[in-house]
Amino acid sequence: MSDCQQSLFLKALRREPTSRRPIWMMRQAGRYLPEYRATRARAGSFLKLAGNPELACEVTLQPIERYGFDAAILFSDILILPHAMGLGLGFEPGEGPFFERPIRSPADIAALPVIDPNDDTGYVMEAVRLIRASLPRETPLIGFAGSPWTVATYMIEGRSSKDFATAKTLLLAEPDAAQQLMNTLADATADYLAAQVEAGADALMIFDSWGGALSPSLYQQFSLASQQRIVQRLEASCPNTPLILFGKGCGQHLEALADTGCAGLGVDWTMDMGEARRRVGDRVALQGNLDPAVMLTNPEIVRREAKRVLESFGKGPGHIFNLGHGITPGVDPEHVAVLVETVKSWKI
Ligand code: 1CP
Repeated sequence: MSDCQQSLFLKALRREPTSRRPIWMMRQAGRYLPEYRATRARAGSFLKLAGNPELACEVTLQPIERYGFDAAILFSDILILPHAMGLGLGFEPGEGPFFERPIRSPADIAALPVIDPNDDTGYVMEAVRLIRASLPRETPLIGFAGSPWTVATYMIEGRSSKDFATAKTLLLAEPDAAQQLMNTLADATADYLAAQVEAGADALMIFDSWGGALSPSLYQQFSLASQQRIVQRLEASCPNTPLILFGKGCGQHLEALADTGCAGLGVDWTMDMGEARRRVGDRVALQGNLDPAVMLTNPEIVRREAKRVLESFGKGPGHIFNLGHGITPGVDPEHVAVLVETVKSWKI
């Protein structure tokens, strides 16, 4: 069992006072790190890396060892769940993910199997167990999944998309089938996350990377409602494990997201942290929100912009420092060291 309830990260998520602000980074184990690229080369591909618990454990620990981040995040991907449902995940070099068997019709949605997370994604649970056993006891481990809408965009489009034309057409023209897909994914996601907790995850996060692409009404009907369904199911299955909801481009929905009953909200860089805090009050902790582009500049600008985020949140508990989205591959690892130093030395 881990012993990290008094960690800065979990205390901040409970909005308890901390000696300094905790920090971790979305995509902290990734291509900007030479040691990640070396392990990935040994694995042969991203999928082989994510499918190998020992190597997934190794890359999860790399940024913790290099920078002393205040939380680790499981090395996996939001597309592993639909992969386990039989869609056939692949990666084209330089082109990103694709599915061999995307969803084409309401019949495909009705035929999606119910998966057993310990069986069909057993290698993920094994990675969680290994990481938990290898991490310093005081460092919390975050388990994660994609939101039903964000995962559905890949299942329907078959790959990354810019306009989500096919996925939005399903929501608008086949709302019953779309609803069924959201419910199936929400239930599968809640079971998948609960299994990660059982395997040793100390906190959970849901990535709604494409929530901001929806009109407010489609957002509420499909993305928000399906995340609400997951929160409710997790309240029953893992009542003591805090959940963070991250929605990119979802600043206008912050109050509604806070009302779901989650513990924390991830905020992207397009919203001022202080304003986000004023809007949600003390209902939830906030995580974010340095623009990832800042990390490409130089140490002086990294320090200046990090301080802007710290000051914008202001005094008082409940802030977990992070980027507003994942770190990009071209970042100089030295800039990350500067960021961590700046946040760790900031007087609360
Ligand atoms: O090594 C490589 O070439 C693969 C790049 C990569 C990595 C490092 C992919 C493929 N996935 C991951 C790991 C990953 N993905 C993690 C764990 C690592 C960490 O955070 O330290 C997490 C949390 C994710 C989540 C994820 N995958 C999201 C949501 C977060 C976000 O960035 O918005 C999304 C949308 C994906 C899909 C995906 N997987 C990989 C890529 C390149 C993408 C994005 C494709 C697209 O832009 O549409």
